[in-house]
Amino acid sequence: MNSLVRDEARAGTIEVGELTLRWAAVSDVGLVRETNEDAAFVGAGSLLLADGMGGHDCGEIASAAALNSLADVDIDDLEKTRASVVERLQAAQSDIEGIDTDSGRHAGTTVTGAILVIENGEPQWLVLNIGDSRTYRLLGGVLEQVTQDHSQVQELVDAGFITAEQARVDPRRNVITRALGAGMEPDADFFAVPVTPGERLLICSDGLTGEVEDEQIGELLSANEDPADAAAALVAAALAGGGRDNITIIVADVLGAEEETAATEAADDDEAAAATESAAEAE
Ligand SMILES: [Mn+2]
Repeated sequence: MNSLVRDEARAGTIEVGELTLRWAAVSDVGLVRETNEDAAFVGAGSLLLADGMGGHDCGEIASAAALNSLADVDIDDLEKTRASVVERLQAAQSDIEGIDTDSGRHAGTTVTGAILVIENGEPQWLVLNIGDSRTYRLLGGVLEQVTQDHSQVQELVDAGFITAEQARVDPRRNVITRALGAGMEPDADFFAVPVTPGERLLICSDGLTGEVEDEQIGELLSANEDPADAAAALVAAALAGGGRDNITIIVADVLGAEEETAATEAADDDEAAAATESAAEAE
């Protein structure tokens, strides 16, 4: 389970303490790019995504280095987990700066996602972000962007020069102002968000948000109850929009008490399926 999701779709359930998370992750190369520099990682309570850059295979290596480093975060309360994330980002930074790019460009990557921690006995999401991938939360039919993009167009939006909708199609939209690697110091934003049964998290790369408006993203998330269906519908919408970039999506539901029995049964099915799969691989 502790490998990266790239050019594939996966789904499963995770039990963290008394909570059940039902998740799906998809990473698709899109219709224009030759390689997929995005990747996703789902671990015990960690839902993380990275969008690498640097040309040739450097972006792929950079996003993998970031996620493999963050896979080793020590999960504790908010403050200790954040300290561990900062330490793992510094370690990834060294790996990424060591990537040999023959283009002369620095390799780098965005990172965003959520880690489920326990703070004073209560579950909390520690959300992190560097760059222009995004973490959203859908609760009661309302889609809220938790992270803020570190991008030139976001600065123009904040200053009132362009609207968020203009930013989505602005030619400067790919210029990011913070990254892990890319010749910058890793400077992550952190957000603490209470974990609420019935909520859905969406973590995505700009290959989704560059092609699909937030309103449609919210509609597709609300219309598809199964996280795997929701993730597939979002990828399909991004491809229909042009698929100009790699598209990576994690959808994760925090199940309420009444949904847990069904999810546990589904998890048993998944385990049986996984056992069959590894048997097939062994042949
Ligand atoms: Mn991208």
